[in-house]
Amino acid sequence: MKECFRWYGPDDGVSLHYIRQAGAEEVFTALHEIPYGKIWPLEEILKRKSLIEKEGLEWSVVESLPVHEDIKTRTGNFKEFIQSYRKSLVNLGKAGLKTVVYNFMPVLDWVRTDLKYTLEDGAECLKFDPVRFAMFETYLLKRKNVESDYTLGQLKQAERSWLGMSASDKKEFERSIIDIFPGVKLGLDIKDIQKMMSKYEEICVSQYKEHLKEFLSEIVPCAEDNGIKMAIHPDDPPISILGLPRIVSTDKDLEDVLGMYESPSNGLCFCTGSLSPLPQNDLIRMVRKYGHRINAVHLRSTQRDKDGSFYEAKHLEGSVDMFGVVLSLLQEQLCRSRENLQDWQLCFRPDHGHTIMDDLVKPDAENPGYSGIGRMRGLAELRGLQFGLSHVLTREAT
Ligand code: DNO
Repeated sequence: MKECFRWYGPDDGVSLHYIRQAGAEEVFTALHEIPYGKIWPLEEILKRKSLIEKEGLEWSVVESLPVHEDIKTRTGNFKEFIQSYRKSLVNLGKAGLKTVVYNFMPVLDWVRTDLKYTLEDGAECLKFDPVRFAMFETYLLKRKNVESDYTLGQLKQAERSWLGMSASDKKEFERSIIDIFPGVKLGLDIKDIQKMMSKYEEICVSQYKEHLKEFLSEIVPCAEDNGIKMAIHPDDPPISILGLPRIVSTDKDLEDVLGMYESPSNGLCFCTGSLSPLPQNDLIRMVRKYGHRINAVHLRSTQRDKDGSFYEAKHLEGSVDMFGVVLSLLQEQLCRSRENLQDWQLCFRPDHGHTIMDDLVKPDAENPGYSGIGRMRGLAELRGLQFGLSHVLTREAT
């Protein structure tokens, strides 16, 4: 698999130069500065591409081409936004880009309740704790019917934690949940989130799946015509949050999504970290079942706890059987190369990393989870795993 690294663009503190030193060959990136819904001009795409190539790297995967909320809810200007999405795909195709990641999570992108959870060794990582999320929903968002999604014990604990927090902690907590859209500060406040949520009032899970199906029928033919493979990112975490439908969380969801439009251009971004908090998500089985539709890979592990919380573990530890996952992905590649498929090689990036060493004393990262050293460690470990496994596989095959 090609070793890649996420890069958030020219303002990213982890520069292309550093990424090259970390040993990555390619990057996953996006034109983060372009507002959601607007067309990505060909000229801008080409400029970004040449910037990356000047550093001796390649732009392998677009992550992400965001889907505007109007498209997800099929309200407002959604028709116009779909046209723009298609035009962006045409421009990306013209620039030679072949893989585009996106997600269909309602309102928020990925969510954590602690951006600086300290581990035994002093490293910091991201954590999701349902009690803290209950606290957010109850006291900040003031969501209706929130009680039905939590146990009495969880709600009591949430109340205790809330009462023990200072006003500034509360403000910081709020920002850490609602303003961590990848590569951009949208500056949303609680009222904006409530307004965005209200558009989902009539949308249940099956209706939301219909919306995704319609979106796919509108964009996949365009992706096909332009030599692009779409890769949907799973819900992170893979559970319903904010009382809203989440439809890319389980094995059945993946099957449904892929069945909505049968085409290699309708594929998955296989993110082990997003899928792993649900114990019933058998990642190896998923790779075996959907391998031919995996268009991009994120490798990361989580450590689940009995109370439903999880934190991001080291890449080779935690609840993910990374050995088994990487082995299955390499086997998938082998099948592709035997079938003489042109794009047999998968692109993976170490997803997130712990904040360690010098990064701990740097000013707070703009992009939580994306410090340089921790991801470099993740990449190095995954490189070693892949190196060993592919040597054994090649030896077995000859
Ligand atoms: C989190 C990322 C996600 C991902 C988007 C894809 O770190 O994996 O934000 O980029 O959801 O659309």
